[in-house]
Order: sequence, then structure tokens, then C-alpha cells
Amino acid sequence: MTHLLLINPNTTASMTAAIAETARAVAAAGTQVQACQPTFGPVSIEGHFDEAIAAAGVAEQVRLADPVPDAVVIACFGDPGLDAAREAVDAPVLGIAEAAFHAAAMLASGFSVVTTMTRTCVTAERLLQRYGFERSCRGVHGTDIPVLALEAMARDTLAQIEAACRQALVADRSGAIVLGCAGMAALTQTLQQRLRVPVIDGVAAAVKFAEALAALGLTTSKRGDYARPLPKRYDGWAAALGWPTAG
Ligand code: 5HY
Repeated sequence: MTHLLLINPNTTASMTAAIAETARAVAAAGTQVQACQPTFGPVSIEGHFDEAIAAAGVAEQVRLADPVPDAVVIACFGDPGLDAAREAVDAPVLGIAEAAFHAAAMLASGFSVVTTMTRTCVTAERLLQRYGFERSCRGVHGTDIPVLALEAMARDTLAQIEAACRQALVADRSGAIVLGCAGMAALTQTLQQRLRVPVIDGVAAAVKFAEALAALGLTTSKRGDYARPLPKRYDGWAAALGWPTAG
């Protein structure tokens, strides 16, 4: 049994449930998906301040994880708290943006990202550079559809996202689409049938990559910057997240 901890870094329980449904739909029979969200933070993540608080929420959830996970997936397209989570646990930790970029780069010589708010495009662009996919990604496009509007998924919302994907494929001369929000996961099959190109949802990609790493018995390196955080007291609301000090 692989125990996979799936973290939705925002605090919207209905979105956590939808993301968990996507994950369980692709998870192997031997994978148990435990979905969770922080006890504090933004209801959706659409900017740097949201992201900063959400990263602390991810740190909270991995620090307090019970049982200890065999793999962790951070289900927000900014991959908030990824490095902190890799320090806190031995398990492989995957962000949905990183996983989606890897999948897309194996399926097309160039891909486009279609995301929610235009103001978050810079976050995706910085992740592309950080992960070394700036040459494979030919464009990042915002639709200015708020994250929580994806839940209602009004008919014109789907049409708007489909139109943005079509424009991106032409403008970028790309061969695949990466969906830039965990809340878009439910659209994957419909868009793929209509666009006739690979459409990558990071939640599904991250779950399968996490399972593969866990099945290989691979864990996050504890040599260097992903070693356990140094023993240290935390004060205030974060006291429970500190690391035991000797004596
Ligand atoms: C996400 N926000 O996947 C990101 C999408 C974004 O609350 N879940 C969020 O716009 O960056």
C-alpha cells in the first residue's frame, strides 16, 4: 500500500474534494489517497501574498502528517512550499506544475500553459526557469477566470478556456497544453477530445509520478538542503511546527 498525502494548499473544502476525486480516479489500486488542506490561509491562491501563506499551510500539513506518507503531492500550480515539504519528509514530494511540465516536455517539442489569473503567469514563468523548462514552454496565458469560478464551471467558462487553449496552440506553435490550475483537472478529457492535442493536468501527472518514485523505493535526498530542518523552537501560532531541540 502506498500512502499518498494530497495537499490542496487553499482552504476550500469543495475544491479539496474535487482534487481528491481526480487523484483517486488515476491512482493505482494499491495507492491510498489522503486529501487535506491547511487549517488557515486563503480560500484560493491567486497572487504572491496568497502563495506565501499557502506555503506555510503546506509546511503545516506535512509537518503534522499522520500517518507518515510514502509520497506527497502539492495540488496548487504555484507548487507552494515544495522545498520546505521536501525537507520535512523522506517521501518523494511533487508539485503539480513541475509534474505537468515534465509530462508535457515528453509529449511535445513545445507546450503552452493556460492558467487562471493573468497576474499569476509570472509565477508559472519563474517555475519554468527554476525547473529548466523555459525552452520547452512556448507561452503562458492567463484567462482571468478566478480559481473559485472554476468550481461552478459555467458553460462559458469551459468555452473561454477552450478558446484560450486554441489561441495558445496557434500563437505559440505548440503541440500540447498544460492546465495551470488544480481546479481545471475536470476539464482535461473534454479539452483533449476537442483540441486533439495532449492536455496535461498536473494533479493526475503528479499522482502517477509519485507512485512511480515510491514503487522504485526512491525517497527525497537527506544530503544537503533537503536534510531535516535544524532543531529549532518555533514561537507563536507555529509552535507546533518547530523541530525538537536537544534537552
Ligand atoms: C491552484 N490557485 O492550482 C492555483 C492556480 C493559480 O488556489 N489552486 C489555487 O491560479 O495559480
